[in-house]
Amino acid sequence: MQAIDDLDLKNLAVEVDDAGIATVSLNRPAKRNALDAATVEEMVALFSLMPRAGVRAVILRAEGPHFCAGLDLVEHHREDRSPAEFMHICLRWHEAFNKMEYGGVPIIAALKGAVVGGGLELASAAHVRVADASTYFALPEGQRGLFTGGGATIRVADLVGKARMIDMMLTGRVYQGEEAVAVGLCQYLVEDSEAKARDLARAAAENPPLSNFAICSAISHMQNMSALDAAYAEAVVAGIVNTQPASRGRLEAFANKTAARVRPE
Ligand code: 1HE
Repeated sequence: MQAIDDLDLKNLAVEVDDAGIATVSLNRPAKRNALDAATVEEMVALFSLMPRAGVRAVILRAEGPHFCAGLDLVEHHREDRSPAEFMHICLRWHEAFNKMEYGGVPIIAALKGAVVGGGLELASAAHVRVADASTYFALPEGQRGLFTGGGATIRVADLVGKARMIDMMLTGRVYQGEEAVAVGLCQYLVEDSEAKARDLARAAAENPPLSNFAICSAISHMQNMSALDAAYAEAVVAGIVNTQPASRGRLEAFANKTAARVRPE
């Protein structure tokens, strides 16, 4: 199997620590981490490999003050793409973001600055979003004479609802701070989003990988199913996960009263 170290990455940087936590950095700060076609190909390669590389959790962060400025508008302008060409570009975005959402490895996004357009589409493919005071969210596609092409109609609409997404796209509305948490664009608002994302990744990495696989793939798949099929799939997944050898010791610890109880902080 190809190793992560063997990937030829220029616009992404990856480090995996001894606990199996991968830090993936968007690494084009001079261009505000705008997603050009090459970066998306790097994402496809990396996130295709991640679930088979023993990675237990991912922190997705960015170099520079902005998380991601979305589609590389300069490249898009320069390439003067045909409809078919841009459709294929979008399909590669979907390939990359689907690998993230359905890959089974928890991805925690550490956000800051602009999380806009395709940058929000990228963030919404992560499983948990952590923002700081500098973070702001927008879908400026309407103002640019564009439309979303990286899954926002599915994932952003899922996070904030159809009406809010339409408002964001029509009017350029920007969300930040507590309001962004309240509408569902992020789950945490903290002083240091990277430190918090690291804590969350460490906590998630303590779970058995098979449990995390189910949490970070089955729930998304089940959202695409009828309730009847989702209930069936849930039972099948639970049949496998809830009888895994890795859970035996944890169940025994609960039974003999040595396991931590669930308490509010
Ligand atoms: C870029 C991009 C980009 C910056 N493509 N090059 N996304 C947007 O509409 C957001 C566009 N970007 C911005 O609004 C601003 O750049 C930011 C708020 C993110 C940052 O502002 P600032 O003042 O820090 O930077 P800047 O001076 O605007 O840009 C610095 C450099 O980054 C500059 O390059 P330089 O070579 O002239 O130094 C910019 O050209 C470059 N840059 N953003 C390309 N987006 C699958 S469909 C998805 C559809 C969308 O994503 S639409 C939303 C696009």
